[in-house]
Amino acid sequence: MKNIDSRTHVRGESIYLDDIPLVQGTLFGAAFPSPIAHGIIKRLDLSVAEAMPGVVKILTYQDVTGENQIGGIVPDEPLLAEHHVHYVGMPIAFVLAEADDQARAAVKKITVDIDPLPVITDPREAHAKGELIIRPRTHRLGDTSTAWAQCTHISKGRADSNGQEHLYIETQGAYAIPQENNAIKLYSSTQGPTAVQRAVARSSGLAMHQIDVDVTRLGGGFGGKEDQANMWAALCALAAHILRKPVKYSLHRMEDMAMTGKRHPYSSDFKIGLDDELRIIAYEATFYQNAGAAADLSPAVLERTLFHCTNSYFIPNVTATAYSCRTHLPPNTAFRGFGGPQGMFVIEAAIAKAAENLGIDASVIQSRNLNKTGDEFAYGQKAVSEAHACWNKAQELYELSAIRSRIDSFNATNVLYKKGIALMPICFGISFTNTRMNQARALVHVYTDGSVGVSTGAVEMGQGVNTKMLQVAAHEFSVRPERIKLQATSTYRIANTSPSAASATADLNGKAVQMACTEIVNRLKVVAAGEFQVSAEEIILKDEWVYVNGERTDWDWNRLVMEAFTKRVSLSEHAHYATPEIHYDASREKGHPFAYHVYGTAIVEVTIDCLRGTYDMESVKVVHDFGVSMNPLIDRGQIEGGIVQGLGWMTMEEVVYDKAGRLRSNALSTYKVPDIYSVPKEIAIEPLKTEQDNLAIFRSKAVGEPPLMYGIGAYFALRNAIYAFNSTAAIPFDAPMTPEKVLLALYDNSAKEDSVTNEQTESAKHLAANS
Ligand code: LUZ
Ligand code: MOS
Repeated sequence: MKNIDSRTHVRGESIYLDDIPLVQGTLFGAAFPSPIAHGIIKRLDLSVAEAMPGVVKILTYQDVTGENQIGGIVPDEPLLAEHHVHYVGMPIAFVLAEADDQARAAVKKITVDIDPLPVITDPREAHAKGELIIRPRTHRLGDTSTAWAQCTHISKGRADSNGQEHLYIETQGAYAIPQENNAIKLYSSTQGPTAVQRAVARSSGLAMHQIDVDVTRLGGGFGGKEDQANMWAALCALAAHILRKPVKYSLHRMEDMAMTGKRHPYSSDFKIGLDDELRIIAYEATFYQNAGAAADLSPAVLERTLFHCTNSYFIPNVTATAYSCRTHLPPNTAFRGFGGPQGMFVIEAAIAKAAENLGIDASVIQSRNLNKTGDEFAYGQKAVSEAHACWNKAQELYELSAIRSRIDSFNATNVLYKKGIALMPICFGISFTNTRMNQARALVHVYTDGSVGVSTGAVEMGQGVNTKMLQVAAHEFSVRPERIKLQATSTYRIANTSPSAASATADLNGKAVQMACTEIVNRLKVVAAGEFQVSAEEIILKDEWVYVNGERTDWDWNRLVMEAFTKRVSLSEHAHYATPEIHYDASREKGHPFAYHVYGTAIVEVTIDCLRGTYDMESVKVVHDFGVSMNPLIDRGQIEGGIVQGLGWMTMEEVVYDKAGRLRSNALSTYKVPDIYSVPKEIAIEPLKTEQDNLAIFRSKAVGEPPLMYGIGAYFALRNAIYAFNSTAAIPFDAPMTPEKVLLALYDNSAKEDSVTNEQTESAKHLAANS
């Protein structure tokens, strides 16, 4: 089935925030951001700005009618700065004017005197100074302290990964319209309508039942609007509440880039120990997460880094500690993968380091250590593994040994171009790590003309979730898709929703839709059974007809619905789904947090230009664990997008803050994202056929985040290509691998650190040859 939004998308008719017709009298907001990363406000002068044309009001923290606080997990984030400022871009005042350009012109006329304080941008420095957002977390399995004695090869190192700008095509924004009795209708470009509703209630002082957050769709989210849509919605709602006027704020791209948080940069240390058979016996990692100036979702992101710190591998002895470090940058936030990719980058770096020390290919260590069903993760859950199945199928299907010999002969005969290859297995846990968030509701109405309206808490952001919800309802009712409409997501229709996040939206909301539809179908069957004098079990609904014991009757869907209505049987249902089986005890760091895991393996091939340091992504070839895809076209789109976004993070997107905490990569001229010329020339996606049951909707496994991590393979493929040119290059594990870094490494001639004896290398080669 095609994405139900295709038609309006290509015709430019799909409604985003900026397509909502404006109500007469609408005012436009613009935030005045702190120009300084850390300091104390001495004086704020609004007088010139207030006298500017069209300016109606300028709000500061003193105007906040509720609590001046929007921190979700930790209350450490004021809506508007009071005395301290903690990052460049932190909103200090909110200007309201009759026109958009008037509001922005007035922002430029606000002046502020700030006594500067020392600025920290580096997470290790923050950690050294005790600047932690929450207590450190440690995951443990076995005992690494004694396990090192069993290891014959031990490697240590450091790995750094940088942030990533979400770059949703639609920037952040909100539009608040006052209603009678202080209620507010709020359009928000948010993944979390309830999160917005809560933040607005808290900061305005209104009750949640007075706030209707209405979301038709977003032009992308990628995690950037899981929590950080709250700020703009709360500012608009506050202004609308105070002024009793509609208020809209839709951020310019550069405002959005400067004021919002990004993927968390991490700096990490690792130590990995292998035995003679190249089994990973022990792994230690310390993660320093650059959280930015406030907690935002950082504690949850930190947790997922630990959950995924051993990726797809079984390691019997693990000690992994993570610190969430407070720096003076915009609060970093959710981003597709949610800390998982950062953890997985470090174990892949550790394996690469071990392989380099041993003089073997990393894939030998990778394949030797893939987990199996029954293996325990450090957090206590037992794997139901597809790791070997994906890896082996990729190796055979894509003829890995033929690829390798083609690359070897290319590299042997070319001087100025070199190819590199790397394999990237993935393993990603599906469920919110915070167990209580794994619940969802759906409201289904069958109307008397036989049409169906479906409301859920799911937010459509281009991922196709509405199409999937429609498929669920069409399947359960056995009616044509055209009969069904997905309603905009509204906190008046569906309450207390989790954000559309964690790859879990289709599962959670889809199961709720399925339950609601099943309930209505059961009632309809009772009505039909009464008419045909049989039991309800003898009735089936198929292709819009009622069947009795396999025989088609003269009742079609419309007749059935109308008869039920006439008999005063409810044609509506509100269903609640909560993921079974999951639990987690954070005090012990043990439990069963995930409904299931998604696996896969990618083979990534690159070619570098050894004069320029530039490179081409030749191919990404994947075997992916879909379970049984309910919509292969949409799922393929998610995988292609995830791969390219992952490649961008690992190879070219470089977030740069200066020492004063100012974003230098603050526009698309200085922040390079993958374009049509830099995406892989070939992306091959092969589903793994699996028979195992799982908790996914229709057994169609979650597909949002896992494929992003295939992109990590590109980083290691580039390293391998560099080694083909300069076998003694010292290449720090410091992503992204930009062309500048490739060029430096190509011509690096400092000898490799951590060199190993030839004897060790020879024995390892021998082992590898026997594998
Ligand atoms: N958001 C969240 C997420 O609140 N909890 C999670 O576990 C999560 N995982 C992935 C992406 N977003
Ligand atoms: Mo997300 S990182 O699933 O909002």
